[in-house]
Amino acid sequence: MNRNELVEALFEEFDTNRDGVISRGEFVELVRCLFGEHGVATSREIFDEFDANHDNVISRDELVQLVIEHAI
Ligand SMILES: [Ca+2]
Ligand SMILES: [Ca+2]
Repeated sequence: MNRNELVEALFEEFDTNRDGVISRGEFVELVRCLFGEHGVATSREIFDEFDANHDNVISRDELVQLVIEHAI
């Protein structure tokens, strides 16, 4: 699975309202899956780090960066 396929799979799983972006609420579930309960405590910081354009949602491009930096 390449990165784009992985990001698509993550959106498929965690963009529960299908609006094409990951909200903070959806992001918590994504972090719980990727990093476990330990990650949930820092999910706000991770969100702020990767919400590059500060529009308060995580787009596909931003999620790609998270996948790259965390070598998922
Ligand atoms: Ca969404
Ligand atoms: Ca954003």
